[in-house]
Amino acid sequence: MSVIRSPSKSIFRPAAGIDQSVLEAHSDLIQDINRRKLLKGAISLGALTMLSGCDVSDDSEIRKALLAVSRWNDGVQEFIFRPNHLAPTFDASLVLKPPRYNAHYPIEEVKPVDVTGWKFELSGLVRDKKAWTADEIYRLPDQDMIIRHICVEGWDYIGQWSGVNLRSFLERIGADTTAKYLVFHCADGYVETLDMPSALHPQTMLATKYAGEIMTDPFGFPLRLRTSTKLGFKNAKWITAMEVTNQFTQTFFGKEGNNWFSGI
Ligand SMILES: Nc1nc2c(c(=O)[nH]1)N[C@H]1C(S)=C(S)[C@@H](COP(=O)(O)O)O[C@H]1N2
Ligand SMILES: [Mo]
Repeated sequence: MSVIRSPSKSIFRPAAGIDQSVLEAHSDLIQDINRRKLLKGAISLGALTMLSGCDVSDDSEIRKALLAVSRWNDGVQEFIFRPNHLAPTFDASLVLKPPRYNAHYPIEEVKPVDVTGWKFELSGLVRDKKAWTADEIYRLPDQDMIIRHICVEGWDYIGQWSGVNLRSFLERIGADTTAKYLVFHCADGYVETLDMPSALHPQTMLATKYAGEIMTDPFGFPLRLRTSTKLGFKNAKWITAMEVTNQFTQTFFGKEGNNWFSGI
């Protein structure tokens, strides 16, 4: 395996089996990341893959991941490697209204969830499996956070989310917080999972509001996950059910070749 040119200047070194040409092809972004000192010390392409969920065999995926990192703010590296620390939060004046939509299909194809008859179902390692109506969820204490959303496609925005803190909800329903995973099932058939430490992070919530108002249909009404520490695709929208389990479950984007952890 060849070594990337001018290694003393670059914080990037290829993981085993990755050709340096892959990184050289994106030297503009890498230089930008270096210049802005977004990542301190050396990081391998393998680590970048782990952090951003990109598929290193796919060149456009690498570009997306590098773009994502280059657009992130300066506190990123400290946060990446110290997951119990809080993610940066922002001033309300920076909140994008309305938020930027994404899913694996266009916004015109969103099928709004009819909240009449909608229930949030619970299963698995949970003491109280009673299903929740939207009104019951609205009555729970709200947490509010203004955080950056970052998508592997290489764009991001600052959003203001409110809802119930996930850790406090898990405690309320008697979930086994020593279990490994939460699995979220969504009205559009999407399935996403979350590792328990990320679920217990103080900035992880079941969101119901955006910018102080009940969120609109494209953004996950009536209930979505909102993490501060995970890439966009981990943030399941239009949630209908949550399972607490030790069993690993395949996810939509996992099947597409993204890394499961996908923490930034
Ligand atoms: N149910 C469901 N949730 C989803 C998706 C999806 O296709 N279906 N897409 C994910 C992706 S890739 C992103 S970037 C975010 C976008 O959230 P936003 O529309 O609020 O920005 O939702 C995530 N949650
Ligand atoms: Mo995304």
